[in-house]
Amino acid sequence: MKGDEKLGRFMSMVLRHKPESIGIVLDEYGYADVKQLLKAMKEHGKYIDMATLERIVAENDKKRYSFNKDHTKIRASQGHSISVDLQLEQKIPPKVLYHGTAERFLESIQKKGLLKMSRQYVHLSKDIQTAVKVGQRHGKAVVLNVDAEKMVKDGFCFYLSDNGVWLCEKVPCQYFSIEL
Ligand code: HQG
Repeated sequence: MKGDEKLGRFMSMVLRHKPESIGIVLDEYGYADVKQLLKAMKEHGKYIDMATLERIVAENDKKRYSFNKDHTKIRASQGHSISVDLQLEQKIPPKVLYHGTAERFLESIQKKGLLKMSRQYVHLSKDIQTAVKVGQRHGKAVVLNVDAEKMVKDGFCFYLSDNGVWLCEKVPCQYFSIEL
């Protein structure tokens, strides 16, 4: 794994799940103070300077992190398990969205619906390919087709993260079918 990728993964862990693991605190919107983050990462053996951080944010394959306007604060754009307010606006999604999962989760999903599990939201994508990749992280990939249009009609809310991931609270069983 390349250096930037390693640092990026570490940052995801800190900014989405465990800021306390390096002794930093996020504000209510999920932002860490950039100076504090750099210092704390260095103190925990992850050497990083501002230029490297700027490069990681700009070049990350999924645009996982975003700065505030003057680059004094940084946060993860989605994927949190800790409770933060991403100030996301409700948005109307495409008619169909996709969720990638693994075969081994299907039985439970078909019984209980798609749940957010340890994260703040259920994660959905507008294309099948992304869903396949997400599913493969957990095992043999299965892609679910989510009838987002029907969900909106029935009053469900959707949000779009800064990096293009569609988010919702849950997807009950009547709204999805197996795509592949
Ligand atoms: C499954 C990555 C049993 C769900 C990706 C998933 C994404 C259930 C797993 C982002 C269930 C949770 C999130 C139920 C859902 N019973 N299993 N009722 N309901 N599940 O990692 O969506 O690369 O928390 O299908 O690209 O896989 O890190 O969520 O398989 O955008 O930036 O429980 O993480 O982004 O797994 O991935 P996760 P996810 P990054």
